[in-house]
Amino acid sequence: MLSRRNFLTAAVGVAAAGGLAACAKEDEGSSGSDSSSGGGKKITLGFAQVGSESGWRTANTKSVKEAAKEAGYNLKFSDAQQKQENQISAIRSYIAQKVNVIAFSPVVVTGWDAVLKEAKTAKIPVILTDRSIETSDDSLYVSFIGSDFIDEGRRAAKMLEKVLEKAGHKGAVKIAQLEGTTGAAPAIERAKGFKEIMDAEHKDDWKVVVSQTGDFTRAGGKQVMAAFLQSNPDINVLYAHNDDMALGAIQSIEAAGKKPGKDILIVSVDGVKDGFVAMSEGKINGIVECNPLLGPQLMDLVKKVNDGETVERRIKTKEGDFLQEQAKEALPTRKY
Ligand code: GYE
Repeated sequence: MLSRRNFLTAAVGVAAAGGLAACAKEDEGSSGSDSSSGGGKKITLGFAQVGSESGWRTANTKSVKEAAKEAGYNLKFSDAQQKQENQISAIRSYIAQKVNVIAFSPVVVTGWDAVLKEAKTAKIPVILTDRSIETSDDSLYVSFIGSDFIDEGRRAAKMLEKVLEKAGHKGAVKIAQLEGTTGAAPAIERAKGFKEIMDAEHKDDWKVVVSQTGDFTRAGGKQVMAAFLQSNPDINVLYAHNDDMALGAIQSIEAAGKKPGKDILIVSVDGVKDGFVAMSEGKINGIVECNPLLGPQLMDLVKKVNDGETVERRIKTKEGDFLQEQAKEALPTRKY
């Protein structure tokens, strides 16, 4: 704890000071090359994005870019195409470029200590956005802003209870689970939260009969669901860790001559527009919202960190749950 505090204070102080020099060198766009003139220097933020795997991610990227522009920061942005090694190189290059603050959405939970130690040595504070990491060294990042994925998993199970009831479902509940990217926080935790409720309250009637990753993509969801339907034609529920995989799966369900939302009840997570469209058409039964519009909150946090203020260690985003009857109503105002 103590050491984290010390690092925080030291890191943001030095980063702010170092940033003045760094900006003059890095920021081709800003006028005046004198690093000594002081005041009004742009904050340079290095953001290492996961990829562009889903509608959620597209909305998240847009939100980050727009908010950085709005805040007047110099944003260095990279897309890792869902590969950890690409994200690590992006972070290394931000360290080399002496950015003021690094933010990133870690593709998987483990394997970050080495590169984050390099950032710490360079006294560049790191903010995690959207996804968390596993580390024994708390001093490696200053704050984590994003959703509570375990809670999303629990909410998905609670939502399935309502969906089954509404459908008048009787008998065994045979669940297919489309998992997110293997090793990613939202995949691990959405499965965990769901299982927690299932084991506690539905041990006798619910069973996850197949579970595999669809890598958070539509293509992945489509392909894996087609295989599920072959191996387990009696599946009657799909729990997808995101809307895109559910949307891909819907194509395979229809191709197999079944009705999504009726023969196979579907609950997913995210709440992107296409998910809402499918829900308004009766093809998805319920969606647990996960808010991707983190940009404005992130930029506030970046400013505070850069100014040396103490920030909250964990910032959770607010979200809701939606069933079919709310889909049509909510659709026109969906922002992503
Ligand atoms: O649910 C999924 C995306 O990390 C919360 O990543 C994010 C997840 C989101 O690919 O669609």
